[in-house]
Amino acid sequence: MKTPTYVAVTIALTAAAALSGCGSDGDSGGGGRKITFIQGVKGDEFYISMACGAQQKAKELGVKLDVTGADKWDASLQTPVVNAVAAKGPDAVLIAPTDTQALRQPEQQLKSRGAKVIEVDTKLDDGSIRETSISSDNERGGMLAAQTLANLLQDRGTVAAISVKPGISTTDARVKGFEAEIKKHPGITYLGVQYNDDDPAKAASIVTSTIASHRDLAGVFAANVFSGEGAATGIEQAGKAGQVKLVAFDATPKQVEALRKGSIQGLIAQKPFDIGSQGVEQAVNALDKKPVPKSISTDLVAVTKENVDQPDVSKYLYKGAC
Ligand code: T6T
Repeated sequence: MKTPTYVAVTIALTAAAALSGCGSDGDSGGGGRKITFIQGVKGDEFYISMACGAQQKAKELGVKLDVTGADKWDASLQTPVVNAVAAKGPDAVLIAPTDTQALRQPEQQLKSRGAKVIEVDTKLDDGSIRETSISSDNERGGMLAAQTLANLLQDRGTVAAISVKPGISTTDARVKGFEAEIKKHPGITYLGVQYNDDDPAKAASIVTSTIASHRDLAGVFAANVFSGEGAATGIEQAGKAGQVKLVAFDATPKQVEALRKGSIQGLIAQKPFDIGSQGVEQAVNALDKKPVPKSISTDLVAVTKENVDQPDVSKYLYKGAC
């Protein structure tokens, strides 16, 4: 199956970079500024890869970068982290808000203390605080996942979706894109989405109980890392590896291992390194009062067992360290 990529997005990105004229004029513009990156959650290779991109760009631009985050995907845990960062008074902040509403006030606090706010990956509903939002085209990614799953099932069978929790801009958009596309496949019955609170063990038990209650279950869409890792475990535990097809967002070492083993059939890889790098670049542009595009959309790559070792695919697999 040919590897679909999104050329359009790359062109857009290049135009934006040219527009912003970032870092191209030889003056690093960083001048020892302090930027803090607040991840959605610590210990997630997606954000670790994003921090690597941010780190590399920070070095290039002479910026001091701190990386922090909460231990679990939870707005009530992320809020005190944001408040602690605000108290330190950084020049700019890259943040992946864990809820579209609940992080509004903490982000407003960052801005009122003079920090430029760059939203990376996820975003708030309220766009008045951020300088820009940099993320994958998640709705389109959800549609790509539905097309991939429908192909794998020759357009027949029962499928289910699994995600983190409602109120996350990225995973909600993926499920929305998946549902819009799967509706176009009349031979496929869709059971709806279930939530696992970003806990792989919960994801595994949701999938094993769905398999037990729906003997005809043929496919699962998992909207992020821990949904995917858990769903793969659940399918293996039910002894259905390879029979129940699984398409998951993201591409961590564990997800790639499951792809090689055959309990995952397709991965939708994002480009977290690019998001992190662009995040620092746009933060410095905002501090330099240079134009910053209102939003930047980064590319996606569909990964299969056949193409996972191809250089133009493997370079996007997530890392556990820089
Ligand atoms: O899928 C990514 C990220 O894009 C999403 O916002 C939350 O989950 C991940 O971090 C993966 O765990």
